[in-house]
Amino acid sequence: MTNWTIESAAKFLLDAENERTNVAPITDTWEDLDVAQGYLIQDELIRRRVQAGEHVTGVKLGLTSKAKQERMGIDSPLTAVLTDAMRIAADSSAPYDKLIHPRVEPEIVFIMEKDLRGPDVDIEGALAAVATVHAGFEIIDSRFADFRFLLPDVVADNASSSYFLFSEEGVKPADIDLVSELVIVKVDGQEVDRATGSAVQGHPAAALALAANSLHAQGKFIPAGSIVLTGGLTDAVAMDDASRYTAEFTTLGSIEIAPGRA
Ligand code: OOG
Ligand code: MG
Repeated sequence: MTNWTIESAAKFLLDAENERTNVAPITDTWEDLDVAQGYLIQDELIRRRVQAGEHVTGVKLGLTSKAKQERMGIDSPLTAVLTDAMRIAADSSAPYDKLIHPRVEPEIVFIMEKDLRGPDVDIEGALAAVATVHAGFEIIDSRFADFRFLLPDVVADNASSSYFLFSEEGVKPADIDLVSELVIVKVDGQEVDRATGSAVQGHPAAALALAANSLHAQGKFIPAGSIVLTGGLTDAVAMDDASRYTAEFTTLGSIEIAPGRA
């Protein structure tokens, strides 16, 4: 496509998602697309989802860990928007047949007790606004073929968001050492990767602070009650419809996507 606009790019990505097809990166043909315009496309995409009946329920960070940055070849974190339609209950199924080429990644999830506004939010300030911490799994499903994209593309594509789930039982921030919290990722009971909370920006609350500060630059904040995904702790694992994926956290407990349900 040529003669791109913010609107046509948002529609292009939503159509790819709805038609379950993958597409070429927008930057292949909109070569000077920048990150700020990527966020305008993301905003338009969310505006259309809200117009279709979805509700914004939170924020996610992407590319906050070295493992993710190295795999995707992008060393800059980004933010994206979560809606109620993306949430899967911890004990129900993921619509595998709606997905293009899903990957799963373990994440530390915060539920916010208070509004969190940048600028200048630090780890302590971020933690003071958190109600509970949860074990999470995100299912990412880039609309771009082979997950090949540049930063403006992945920003526009709402950071490959498709679905996420998190444990119902939460832990209070004071009752967990977030930096050393360990997660072991297993496929059919076999370990495939592991990481600690330090993987995301040195501290999951540093990732949360980063979200608040970056959103401030866009004139936004994180409202009380929001769900915040702090970013994949390990590289993502390709997901099929037959295997069982488990993220076993030390303090936060385990979360699983079981065969036939994903
Ligand atoms: C971009 C989405 C990144 C994370 O947790 O790092 C993300 C991608 O890897 O496709 O959700
Ligand atoms: Mg993620």
